[in-house]
Amino acid sequence: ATCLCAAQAAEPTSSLPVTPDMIQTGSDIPAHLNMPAIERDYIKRDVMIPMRDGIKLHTVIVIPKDAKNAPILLTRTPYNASRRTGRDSDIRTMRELLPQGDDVFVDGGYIRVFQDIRGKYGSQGDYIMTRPPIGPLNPTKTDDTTDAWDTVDWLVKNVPQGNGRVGMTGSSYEGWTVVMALLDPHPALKVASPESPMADGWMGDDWFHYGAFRQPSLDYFAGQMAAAGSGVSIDRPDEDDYTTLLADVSTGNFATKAGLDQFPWWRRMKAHPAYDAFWQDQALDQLIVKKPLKVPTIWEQGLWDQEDMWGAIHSWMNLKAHHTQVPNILVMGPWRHSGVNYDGSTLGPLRFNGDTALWYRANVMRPFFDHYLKNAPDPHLDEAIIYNTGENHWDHFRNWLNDCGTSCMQKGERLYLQPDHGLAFKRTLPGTDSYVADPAHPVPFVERPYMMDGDPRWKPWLVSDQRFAESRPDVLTYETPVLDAPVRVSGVPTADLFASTTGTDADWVVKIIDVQPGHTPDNPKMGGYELSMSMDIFRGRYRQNFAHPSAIPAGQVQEYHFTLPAMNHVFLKGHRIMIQIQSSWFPLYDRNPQTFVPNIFDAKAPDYRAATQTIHRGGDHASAVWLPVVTAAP
Ligand code: PG9
Repeated sequence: ATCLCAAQAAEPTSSLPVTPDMIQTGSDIPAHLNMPAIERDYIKRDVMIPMRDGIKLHTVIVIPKDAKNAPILLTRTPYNASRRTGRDSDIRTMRELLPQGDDVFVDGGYIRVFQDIRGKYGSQGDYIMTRPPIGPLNPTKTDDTTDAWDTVDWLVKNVPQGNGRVGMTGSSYEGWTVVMALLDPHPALKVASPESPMADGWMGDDWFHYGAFRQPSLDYFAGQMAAAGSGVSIDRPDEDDYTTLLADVSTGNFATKAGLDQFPWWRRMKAHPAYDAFWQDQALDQLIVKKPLKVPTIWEQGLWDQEDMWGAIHSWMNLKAHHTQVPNILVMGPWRHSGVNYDGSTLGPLRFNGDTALWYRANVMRPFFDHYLKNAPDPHLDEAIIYNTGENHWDHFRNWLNDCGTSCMQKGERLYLQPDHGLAFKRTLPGTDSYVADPAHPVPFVERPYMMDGDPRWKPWLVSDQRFAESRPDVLTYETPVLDAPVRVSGVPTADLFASTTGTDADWVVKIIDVQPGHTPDNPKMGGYELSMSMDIFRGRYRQNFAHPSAIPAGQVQEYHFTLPAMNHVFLKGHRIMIQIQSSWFPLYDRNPQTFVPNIFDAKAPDYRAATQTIHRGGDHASAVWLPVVTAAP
């Protein structure tokens, strides 16, 4: 019998000799370890910077190893300064360490600083969502303006490799922190670029668009406010948010079930569905003009920015209207939200002329910052630099929106809805088209199923093909004939709808679409593609007053007049222009019950009723989209 006793030496399996170096005894962990030091081309400092009220903010300073007399580029973030300065695990170079969009500044020898805002991640203090500036909504002595001021002051006194000058940049919430710094800037803050800054959460940035609530905000709240560090996700019973949110009836009910009523911010927001003082007194695109702008600024925004479409362009326009004395520049690239900091060669199925984002960072942003921070030559930027999404190149405007020089007068033309779903630049005889909008079957914003928390289609959704919507009976579609000459459009279009409803409240979604030719052999995916160029939603109860909603008188024609996102586009010969109109965009936007109730967040199941929507054409009620048509390229 075979003996299995432990003490007995195992018979060698191989017949080959065992040499002494093969024998394994002792510990495989060395008693003394001295690994070679990793050569890094940067020094990282983790500091706590004191604010005027004693609260300390966690700040990571990344300094090129040989830096002397270098400018500082500062970003204040709610998204974890340590993570923002640690892109990869085994990092030797500053270029690999920092976010992709910092590439040109690393190449330029900048010192890079990221700071956790008050109450988030490593910083002390209380967190308040986009904390309003000191004033009626913030009775304390600190805000993100003072925190930025105190931070810049500390940095210029405590970073010996610095040259005493600071620039600020950041996208979205980080862009909001830049705008807050601009309200009362430290004298050492010499240049700034708010990128897609959230400026007005009610009019057209993250939370609402013209009063219609953006439901992905709820996931953001759970992720942002459940903890000072990373938050939590909202659990759902279904893979499709269309199903989940429909079953929960109102947004308020969904939020209550998800536990969001514990968040003070959500309770405040829910209590202020209209554009009252709560929103107006923190609208940064309005506050930015209360004092003269002191810091040369590039406002940047994507042309297909799915999150913050409002802030940059409206801040820029308001400053322009106030004849600001320092450079006030607008850049709009063919980008999704924050796309400026990544590879800008493509978006969804679209291919651009090279990496448009890198082109901007290297040829516009960095020279502008170098000028104010390093005495480099003035790049003399034009006041607006906007990608032409029809001809695939950048356009430079000396005076955008008013006129673009004698060679490209903006004439603007009304594109009127026509009988038989036509579209033309001429007024037609009176007529109507109707559809039934049923809140029980809202129009999806992208094809189902869709999960708001993490669906990869979110980032490029604004360029998704609109053919799926065209085929629905509750979406009205109007189209020009095939264009026999290009139509050049540059500016801010306006929807001007004349509509009646059998309900007492209604939403109106208007989309301007470039219909591609049926066959596009160079990029077959684009054959017949209905590419949205500009679209938005308007909540009908606010047609007369954003602060004071009113019921829509059932059956009476009302005018709905609202601007749509800016375009710089050429509808090419062989394409068609299309307008789509619908009354829901779910689950991106909450459903309008179509019965006027004081607060839609609290609407009850019987309030949600199907209504017949009638769009009027021609005569005195000539529904149209005003297109900023220009006669020539700038
Ligand atoms: N769009 C996001 C956001 C900005 C401001 C407030 C809340 C959310 C973001 O990307 O940061």
